[in-house]
Amino acid sequence: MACCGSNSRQVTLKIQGMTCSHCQMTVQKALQGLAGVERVEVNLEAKEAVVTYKPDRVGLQDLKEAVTRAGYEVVAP
Ligand SMILES: [Cu+2]
Repeated sequence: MACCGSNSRQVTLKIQGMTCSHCQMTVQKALQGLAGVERVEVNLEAKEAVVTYKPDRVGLQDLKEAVTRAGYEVVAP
């Protein structure tokens, strides 16, 4: 698994609606299922997901859509 290459980008998504570890897992899986996503760390307390991805393979909009499809709302960025 490639990690932290020079062409990777990291973004912190602020997510609304996560209330328990199951929500956390759902968001984690939704993001990890996208091609081009290398690493996902969902923090339930902080209500955020730190995503490392390849911007040439997947865009910020795709990340946000995946979270939305899973039933949660991205409030930032
Ligand atoms: Cu939950």
